[in-house]
Amino acid sequence: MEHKDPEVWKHMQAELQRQQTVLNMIPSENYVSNTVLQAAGSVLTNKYSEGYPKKRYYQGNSHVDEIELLAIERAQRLFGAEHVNVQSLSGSPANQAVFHALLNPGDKIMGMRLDMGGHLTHGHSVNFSARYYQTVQYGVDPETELLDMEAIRQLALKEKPKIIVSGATAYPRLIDFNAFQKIADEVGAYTLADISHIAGLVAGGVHPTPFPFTDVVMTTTHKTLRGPRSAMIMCKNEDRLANVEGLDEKQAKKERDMAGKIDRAVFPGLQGGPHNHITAAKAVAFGEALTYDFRMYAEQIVKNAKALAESLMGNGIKLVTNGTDNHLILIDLRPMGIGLGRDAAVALEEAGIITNCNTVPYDPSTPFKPSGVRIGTPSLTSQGMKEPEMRQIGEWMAAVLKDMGNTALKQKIKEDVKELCSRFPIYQGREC
Ligand code: DSN
Repeated sequence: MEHKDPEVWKHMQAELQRQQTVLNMIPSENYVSNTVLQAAGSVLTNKYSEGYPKKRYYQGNSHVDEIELLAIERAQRLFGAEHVNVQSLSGSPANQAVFHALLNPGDKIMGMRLDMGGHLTHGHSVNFSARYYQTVQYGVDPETELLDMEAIRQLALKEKPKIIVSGATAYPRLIDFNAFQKIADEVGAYTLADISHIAGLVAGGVHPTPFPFTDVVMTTTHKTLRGPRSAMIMCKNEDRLANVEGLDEKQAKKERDMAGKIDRAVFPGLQGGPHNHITAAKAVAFGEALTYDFRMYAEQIVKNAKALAESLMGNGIKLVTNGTDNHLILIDLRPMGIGLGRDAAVALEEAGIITNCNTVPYDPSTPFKPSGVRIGTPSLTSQGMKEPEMRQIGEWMAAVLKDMGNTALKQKIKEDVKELCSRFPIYQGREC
């Protein structure tokens, strides 16, 4: 590639070098294994496979069928899921497919507010989920910054949504999926658990699982799960809310078939050919996640996040909910000034620490100039870093946040970061 397409190659090499020399603390990113990379960059990208294993619209799919079946079977074992669709291309289209499968336009979705830690597709006004459906949004308690399940229950009783979405992109505590299910049972709603951020923690047994009771569980595959950039949808075989009144036996069977509804929503409802190279990479990642080593990895992600949170708080930095139970930490910069998140993320990048600015609950500023910084430990843990490194990183971060304009300090920390990364190398002949 260096000779055939030097322009693209040059940027790819530079990106590799960037990843090798900075601390990647964006909680939704990770470093995949060389095996996952190999599958993702394979000849499987050449094949069209519309349909599902053994029921394709194109010939020549016998090997692709086996790969897709392996991915499905491994995901079923990993999560205890009844049915799995591994063809979804990414998180947002996967949530779109779930709504397409179970709702009619105009039905009501209830999900977590984006500015309190939810996701665009959980019913935010600028997203398709609010354009084609009615939405009602819940947040966190203003005092504790935690999900208040009784307040969510009262909202659900009042609003009677058709589906209740749980899951978050910026919530540092455990999510009680069981409590969401009980509320949904009370109001006759479906449940969708979007476990994109925490799938690796669920698989590793360090976060409560939404299985087997949740109707549909969606996850991206590239965050804590450490697979390729993609998604999958897991669901029960049977639709417990199916309305079969007046239907003949064949129609009633179809109406009760939740797995079939999800599959038909993905293809042909929303997508054409699946990305077979990514399906293979997912199969590899799920195989890795089934190992003892991965359980240890998931445990270490949480230990690292807790050690980092302690270090930051010990150095005078305020955190949303005063800590973390998962892979993610939300730094609250309001005590230092409103709307400082973007400046802080830029200053940290100048010190070799990659984060993203984020709203904090009840942020007095705007989403473009928010008052928080979101960080996490999945990538650092993939590199093999542990609690001592987290304590050091917490000290560096606190120093930068307290003196954002200090160029000499940021330069010095950037050099220290490079040295630390050289002791935990990635993609240099060693698996993450
Ligand atoms: N963009 C993802 C995240 O960073 O959390 C959510 O889709």
